[in-house]
Amino acid sequence: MKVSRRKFLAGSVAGLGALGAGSAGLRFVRKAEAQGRAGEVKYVNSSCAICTSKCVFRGQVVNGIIRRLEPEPDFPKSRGMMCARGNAGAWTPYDPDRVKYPLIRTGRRGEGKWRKATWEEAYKYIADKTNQVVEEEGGHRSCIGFASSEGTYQEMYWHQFREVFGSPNSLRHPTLCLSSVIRGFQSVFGTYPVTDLKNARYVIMAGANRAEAIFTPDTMDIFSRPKGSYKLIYLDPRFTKTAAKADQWLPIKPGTDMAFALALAHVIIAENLYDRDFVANFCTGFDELVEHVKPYSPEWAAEETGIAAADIRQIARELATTPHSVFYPGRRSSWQGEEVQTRRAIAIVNALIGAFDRPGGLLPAVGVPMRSYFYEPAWYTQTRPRLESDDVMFLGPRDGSWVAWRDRALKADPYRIRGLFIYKQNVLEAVPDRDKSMKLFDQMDIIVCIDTFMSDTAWYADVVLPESNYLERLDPPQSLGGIEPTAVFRQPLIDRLYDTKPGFEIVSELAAYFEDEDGFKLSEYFEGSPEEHARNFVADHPGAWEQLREKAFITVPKVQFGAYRQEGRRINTATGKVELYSEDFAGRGLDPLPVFRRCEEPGPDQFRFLVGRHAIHTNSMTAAFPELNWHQPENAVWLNPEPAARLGINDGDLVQMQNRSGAQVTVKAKVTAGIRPDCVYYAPGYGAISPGKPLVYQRGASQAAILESHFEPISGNALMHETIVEIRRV
Ligand SMILES: Nc1nc2c(c(=O)[nH]1)N[C@H]1C(S)=C(S)[C@@H](COP(=O)(O)OP(=O)(O)OC[C@H]3O[C@@H](n4cnc5c(=O)[nH]c(N)nc54)[C@H](O)[C@@H]3O)O[C@H]1N2
Ligand SMILES: Nc1nc2c(c(=O)[nH]1)N[C@H]1C(S)=C(S)[C@@H](COP(=O)(O)OP(=O)(O)OC[C@H]3O[C@@H](n4cnc5c(=O)[nH]c(N)nc54)[C@H](O)[C@@H]3O)O[C@H]1N2
Ligand code: SF4
Ligand SMILES: [Mo]
Repeated sequence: MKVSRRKFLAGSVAGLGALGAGSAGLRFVRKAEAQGRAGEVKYVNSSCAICTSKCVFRGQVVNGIIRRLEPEPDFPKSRGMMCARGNAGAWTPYDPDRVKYPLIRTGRRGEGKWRKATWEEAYKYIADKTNQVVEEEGGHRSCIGFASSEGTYQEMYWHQFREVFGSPNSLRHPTLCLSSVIRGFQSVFGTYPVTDLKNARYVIMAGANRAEAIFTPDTMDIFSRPKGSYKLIYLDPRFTKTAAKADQWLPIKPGTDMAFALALAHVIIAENLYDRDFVANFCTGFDELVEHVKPYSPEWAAEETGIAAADIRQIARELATTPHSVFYPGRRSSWQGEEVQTRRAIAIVNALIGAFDRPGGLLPAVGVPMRSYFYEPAWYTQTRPRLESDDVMFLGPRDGSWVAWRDRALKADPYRIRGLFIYKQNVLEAVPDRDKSMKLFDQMDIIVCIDTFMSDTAWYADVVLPESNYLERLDPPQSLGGIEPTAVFRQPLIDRLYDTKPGFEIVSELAAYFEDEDGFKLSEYFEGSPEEHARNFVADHPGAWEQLREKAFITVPKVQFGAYRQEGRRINTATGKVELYSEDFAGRGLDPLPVFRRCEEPGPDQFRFLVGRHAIHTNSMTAAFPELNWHQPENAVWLNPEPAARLGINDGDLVQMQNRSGAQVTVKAKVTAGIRPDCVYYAPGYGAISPGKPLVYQRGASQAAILESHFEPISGNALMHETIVEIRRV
């Protein structure tokens, strides 16, 4: 297909989608290359933004065009690794499906009719609508909700904007991701720890699929070790790549990991295999635990988990007697049932074996100390509490609790939400139950979405503001806690293409269109630039700014083990000790020790729907990247051969899935023994409803479309494995 450069640059997002993304991207590069100065090659270090790991790379820029991103070998977290997604990132600035300029909706929501706007027009449109609804709500700015995910290192400016605007309703990604594991481990160890997988000799991983759900340095630390130098026990209802790498794969029944952990504790205590010294000197509540775990025998747990009692007993013995063993905490813990208590049980097992502050164990995450970002707070007299403040026990004020909040917002209980401002979050795919999110969107008077691509969420917004690509931006350094603490940074490899702006510029400019209660323009609260903030962050480390410029990361000395084991040293719990029994939980009416309760089970021809990562895709972000999509153009639902035969479903058949609230998706079947007969699964990122993502538009199925709406009330974490579905061939 032939297309002129003028038409290419001027085309609408939807129109561009039909062009065939790969070829248009290539054409752009060739053209730009021809205009560049011949022979100019430079290297710029920066850090990846395609997932949460933030690996550092050396970007090769030839004639002003990014050629490739090479892994930075000195970066301690990824050490010369760049995954498929990180490599594909090199093309993202040139992707013809980028949002290239501000867009204002002209048709019905979701109809895809847009007009190209200047930034000033877009800001004014947003401000006029927002100021109007705030006035209608009696001046209460809490009627606007602010959603965001981490990753750009500019999210702090988003919080600043919300805070000076005056809304308490912030919704971040943790309650879709890891709030419950954080809360569970904090209640025992006073921290959500890092794990020293480099030195661990015996590792249990429950549903932490590190070979596909890549997280550095953990993925590097474990899988770059020679075979035989450690033993890996892996529990997952699916045969993942981590299962393939493990010494033992146990296809545990979903929602029973607590039963498994309690049975490990039972054996370790009954057989006197616990770390006496650690328990006596550093833990509280051991006597209560001894009584508590008596009924939780391996024979009992075998009934619940589907794992043989002999296996559980053997694993407990090996775990307790192999030096440097650990039960890995995991990360995404938006599963099912009582997630916080499940993670407490796993933490307790670690305490029993003394896997804390020693090689191969858990350690409080230590970051690079940096000056913080300071801004003047704004003061409002008209304030209201967050919508869901009565529904969740531990509510992070910035994190919020997406599912609980949405339920309240849908009922206008206790007050109405009229607008949603969204930064780098694909709400319509990341929050379970898309139908409910759509209902919420329908109730909104104004939806603003800041994204780099036409995500489903952007497609259903009123105004889309394009953020500059991460290879075109300077993002202030962000500290990453670990055994080798490091702070990472971003700087532009190329000039900005198109009419896009970095987050700081967007919010500080938009702020000029709003006033606080005293009549001051909100833009007066924003000072400096990301570069000035960046310099200030590292001002206490001599030479750090120069090193960031050269390497895009800085480090401080490695953590030494043993500091927390010194006499008199307290950890960050109320008692200063490792809390096997939680007085705090007891005081709140919660189980002070984890009590196993069965989750609702699927009926005879029903299945539990599971979600999980795909090695070459990030959430909903990358499935439409041409460089990655070819590998798996659409997703398919994993179904065990036994129920498949019963239901007359063959590999490749089209099937229809329906959940308990009646939501349906149609998707191809992948019949595989790599999943339990009572579960089904498909990969994230497909079945988009935005034509602005042509490679995944209506291809395969969306997870959010079939996920039911559930959350856990201690942490507010969404529960994504509570969904029960039926399947039939179409
Ligand atoms: N390639 C890639 N890597 C990523 C990401 C990505 O999108 N792509 N995202 C990053 C992010 S944001 C996160 S939070 C992490 C997530 O990393 P992980 O925490 O490892 O999470 P998932 O891959 O989402 O799910 C893990 C596994 O849990 C299994 N599972 C389901 N139910 C149960 C159960 O009841 N018990 C047990 N034991 N297992 C169960 C699922 O089958 C799935 O394989 O990955 C990070 N790394
Ligand atoms: N269905 C389902 N939902 C889930 C999960 C799941 O496994 N399945 N996992 C949960 C977990 S663990 C997490 S962490 C969350 C993640 O939830 P999200 O953070 O929403 O995940 P992403 O799909 O990575 O979407 C981020 C959005 O940011 C946009 N984006 C990318 N780069 C930039 C940038 O530089 N600037 C801006 N402004 N936008 C950018 C992308 O185009 C995309 O639309 O999802 C949670 N929800
Ligand atoms: S793991 Fe891959 S996608 Fe994630 S930051 Fe590293 S290179 Fe980028
Ligand atoms: Mo996550």
